[in-house]
Amino acid sequence: MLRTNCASWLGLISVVLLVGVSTTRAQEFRNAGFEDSIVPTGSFLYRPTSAQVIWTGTDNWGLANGPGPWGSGGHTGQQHAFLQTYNSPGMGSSISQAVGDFDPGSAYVIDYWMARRNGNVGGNDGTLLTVKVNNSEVIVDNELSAGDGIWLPYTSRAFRASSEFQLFTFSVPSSNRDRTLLLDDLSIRRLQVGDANRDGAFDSSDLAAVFAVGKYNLDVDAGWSDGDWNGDDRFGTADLIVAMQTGEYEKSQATQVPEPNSGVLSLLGFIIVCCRRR
Ligand SMILES: [Ca+2]
Ligand SMILES: [Ca+2]
Ligand SMILES: [Ca+2]
Repeated sequence: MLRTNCASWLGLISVVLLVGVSTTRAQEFRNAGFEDSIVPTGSFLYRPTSAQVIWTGTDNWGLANGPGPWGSGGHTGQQHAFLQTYNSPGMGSSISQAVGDFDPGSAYVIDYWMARRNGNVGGNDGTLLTVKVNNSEVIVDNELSAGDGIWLPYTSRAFRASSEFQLFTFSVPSSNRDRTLLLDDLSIRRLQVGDANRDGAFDSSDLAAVFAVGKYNLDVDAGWSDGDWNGDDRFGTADLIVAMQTGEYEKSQATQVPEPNSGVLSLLGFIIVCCRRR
């Protein structure tokens, strides 16, 4: 009896440990808020080199602290990063960091806060951010730094992790004028299957979005926002089934009035019945 109880407890503890390991697995930038490596208040530093910086970059990247020529402080905290190009034709500016603990095949986005340098520097009309994964896949494509000294939130396109480690590069293009954008609070977010619009939930707005794109059951390339949630580059019934099997759609319908058209509702009914039979 004692042995049986011990085995039960050991089994339970193993499950708890496994769940604990899986829920603590996180993909995070280090020094995501650029607060490590202290810069004097009101000042800035090109190419900071201390071990805490973590980020590596080209000549014209740096950290700034508090009110000064680079802005009025970070989105959170005092410090932020800046990417500048100045009279350097053919040479943009960039920072990079490799991040571990990804689940290969799973989909993610990057959330980030971006501003542009306020004041009168360089005509103050901002510059463009590009973000690449592993030096190839573009997940932010020339996004304008629209906030004039004001921090605004942005989200990248979805990408699938190809391995446990992914390399991220944030860059601005070359310019013959002084162009700068500011970055702060970079984070990585794993996407819920079905969350086509990347807002953190799978609900009727995602289905409306993918059916509006119009690639359902067509032999054409489809990405995450087109409805390909199982990674085969097509949007078909298999994608709807894997999304419905998470149970998140039914949860969202308990608190929402569904809005998709009758054709979509009929299809969903069919899929939900299929899922329950499996
Ligand atoms: Ca900060
Ligand atoms: Ca969504
Ligand atoms: Ca698919």
